[in-house]
Amino acid sequence: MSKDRSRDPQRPGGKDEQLEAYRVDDGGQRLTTNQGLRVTEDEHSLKAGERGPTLLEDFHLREKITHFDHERIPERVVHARGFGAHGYFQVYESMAPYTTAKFLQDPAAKTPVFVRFSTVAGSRGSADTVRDVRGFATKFYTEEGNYDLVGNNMPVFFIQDAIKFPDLIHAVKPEPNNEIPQAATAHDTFWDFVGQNTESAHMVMWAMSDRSLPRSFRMMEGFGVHTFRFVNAQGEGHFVKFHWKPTLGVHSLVWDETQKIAGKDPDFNQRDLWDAIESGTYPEYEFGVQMIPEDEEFSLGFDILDPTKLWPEEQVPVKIIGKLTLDRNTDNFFAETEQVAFHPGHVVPGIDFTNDPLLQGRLFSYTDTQLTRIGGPNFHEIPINKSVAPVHNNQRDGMHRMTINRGPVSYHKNALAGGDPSPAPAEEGGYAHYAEKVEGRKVRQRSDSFKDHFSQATLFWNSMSPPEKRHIVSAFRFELGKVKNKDVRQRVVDMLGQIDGALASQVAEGIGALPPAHSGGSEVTRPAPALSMANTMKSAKTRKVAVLAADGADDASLSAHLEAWKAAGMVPEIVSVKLGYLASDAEREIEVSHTFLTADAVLFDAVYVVGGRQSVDALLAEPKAADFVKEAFVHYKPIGATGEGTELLAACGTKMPVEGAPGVVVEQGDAAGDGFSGAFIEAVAAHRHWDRQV
Ligand code: HDD
Repeated sequence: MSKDRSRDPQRPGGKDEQLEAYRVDDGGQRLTTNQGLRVTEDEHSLKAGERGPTLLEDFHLREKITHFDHERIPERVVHARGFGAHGYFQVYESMAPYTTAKFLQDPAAKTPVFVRFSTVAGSRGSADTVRDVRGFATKFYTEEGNYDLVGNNMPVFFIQDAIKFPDLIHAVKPEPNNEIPQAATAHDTFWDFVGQNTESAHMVMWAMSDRSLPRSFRMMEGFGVHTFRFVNAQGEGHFVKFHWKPTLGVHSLVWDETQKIAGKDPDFNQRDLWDAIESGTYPEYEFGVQMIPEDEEFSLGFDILDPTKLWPEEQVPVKIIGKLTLDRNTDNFFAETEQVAFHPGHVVPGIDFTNDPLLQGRLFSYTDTQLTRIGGPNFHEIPINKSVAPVHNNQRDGMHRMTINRGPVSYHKNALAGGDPSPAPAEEGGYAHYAEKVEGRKVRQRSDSFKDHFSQATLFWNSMSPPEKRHIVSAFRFELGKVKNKDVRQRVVDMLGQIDGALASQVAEGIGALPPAHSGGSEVTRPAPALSMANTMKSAKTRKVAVLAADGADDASLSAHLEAWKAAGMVPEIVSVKLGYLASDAEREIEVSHTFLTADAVLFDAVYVVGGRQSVDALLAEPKAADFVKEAFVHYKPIGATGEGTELLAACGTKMPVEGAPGVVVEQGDAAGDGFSGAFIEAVAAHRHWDRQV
């Protein structure tokens, strides 16, 4: 179903108007072949007699099946599973002192964008909630051409040089002899790679942290990872790191929960983004930059060209310069999300590269991969990829060429076409490469300044809160526990020893390995608080609350609390014993959204059990109701109960002392009072209650 969301006058013009020319609605139309011929019949092939053979002459059958046979294109070799949305970007203040990029100059201008979020390792049909890095790729359709910021939700990467990317990906993907395991790093080849390539140490700390289990694409950060360059009108450069900071804060799921969601709703993150946009609660991310003047390249004490290093925010503050808002879902997944082609080399004047050897190799890979994936060199003409800036050059022909270039001249320089199209000087927006002085011998070597593989891994570990540390240890125990080769396990433990001795010993203990031979690290690095999710923004907005209720539910509580929670931006939904409507104790009909069969605690952020004798009796008679509460409890989620609803908490059993635990808000008496509503909102905003004993 395609709603007409395109003509909102507030939306930035160019890209939407351009896409409009390609949108097709079939309402009220006749069925045709691809040649426009109207078809009288679409259910029976043309046969010689009703029971006779099908005729080759049946052009409609042939065309329909041939098209179907070719409906799929190769999935992306990495980031195959993704989900996209449209939106716009606005800068808060002119960045003219640092960059000439036009879309970063005028706070009144809205630049259209398309964003694709993705998992990295799994195939297109894998589950959303696997432990993995998430891609965060943004295409800005600027007046000066497309600018692509192709980042991840982690600020560093596994390797320092692009030549190792095929090896990394071969190690992480399912093993080639049996294509197992899907969408998981928990296997021998990945950890063998890590043990042999200790430059991965910092990134695997991020990958084993809760960052790789995002609660929502709306609640994760994005990073450009590499050091890029801003260049201003005077030709002065600043090294720059790019950040996306979600206005809802950074929040994650619990490992056990992610595995269950993978079965209950494999599209969990995609559905979440789609629903948020459809309901008008548009995801927002602030755009931040860390900048270092060109002449301070060596001021941080590590090499800023090394993509396994981040710039601690405490050392180089993030300057927030704008905001991205995602406000429109796609009309067609294939045409938009599948065919979108990103490339870190798609830049605009004022943004340039550095000599980060990982970035340099990426600059080759992305166009190259589209040639196979999209099937030719004209993918830039596909609507979702098409620039809003006019395209004029002498490139011609190739598979699926759309443009009808006129005239005999397709070369430069020419006199026959008056020299057109002619290169633009920098004053007219021509891209001028930053005139960096480069000198050196041709060598296959890495600078000694890239050899420190551990200090920032230690920094990350030291910056984690106690629950985050516990989760990291469990993640390593899980992953290495799945590794069959004992030498590989031991090698990783020894590597962890170089990050932190206590970390390595705890991991070793859980997997039957020896404590590390040497340990290093921990005392030398002070924590960097910005790395811990414990210090993120807390908000109850958009959190889903399962309201457990049945016929006879306490109307006063439902009315008071649900309204208050909606006003706080939360999303309460009724879960009951059957679908349809329930009648409250005031005989009000209330629509039920889910049953205990169609819903599960893992799909909600919080649970509330409303009072009402008859309602609570029905819940007590349904074993899945107490299970629902228990599951929420062990995943540290906020739980609320009023009146008789508290009896369901007691029914969770003495082994599960729900009542009185942190994040459990109950009210026995005047259930409709404000106090309960507010306390529950606070508990929901805290997201998870890690100090709970489960
Ligand atoms: Fe990559 C896709 C992010 C290193 C080669 N990459 C891809 C996507 C993201 C990233 C978000 C999905 C884009 C989309 O949604 O279509 N990649 C990164 C980051 C990296 C990185 C943040 C390190 C900082 N990538 C990297 C290297 C190479 C590649 C070093 C190769 C030398 N990446 C690719 C690719 C993909 C890709 C094979 C697969 C599909 C595509 O490009 O369009 O070319």
